[in-house]
Amino acid sequence: MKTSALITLIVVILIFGITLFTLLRTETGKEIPGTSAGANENTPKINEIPLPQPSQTYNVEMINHAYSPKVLIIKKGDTVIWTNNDKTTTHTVTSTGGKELSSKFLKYEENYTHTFDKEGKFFYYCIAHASEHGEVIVE
Ligand SMILES: [Cu+2]
Repeated sequence: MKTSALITLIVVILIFGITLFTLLRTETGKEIPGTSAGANENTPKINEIPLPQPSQTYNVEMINHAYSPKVLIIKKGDTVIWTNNDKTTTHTVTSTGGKELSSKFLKYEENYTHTFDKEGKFFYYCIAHASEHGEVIVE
């Protein structure tokens, strides 16, 4: 009588323990160290899923008849503001072989803003100055 009660108790504890073990593994989605069966290794863990990055704004200066920085690397969705800091001349931001960028002639301290919604390399120049070139690389 005592032995069968003890065996029943052990079986109940084992079933309870296995159930708890299984539930904990399912809820956390984590592999318990030392066990090989379980979650697919290709399943991303919660802390490995990349969060969307907030959009950034970058400034390009037009100074001494040149864009600075001349080459800018940004992410899709980022915005660029070009500002003419040359007191004595106007500048433009005009796409080379495309329509992405098309500013008016910008006077001193005027600016042109553009948000890039697609990836690619965007070359541009200044209509007023043939040697003035720049590039935005959108990744
Ligand atoms: Cu210019």
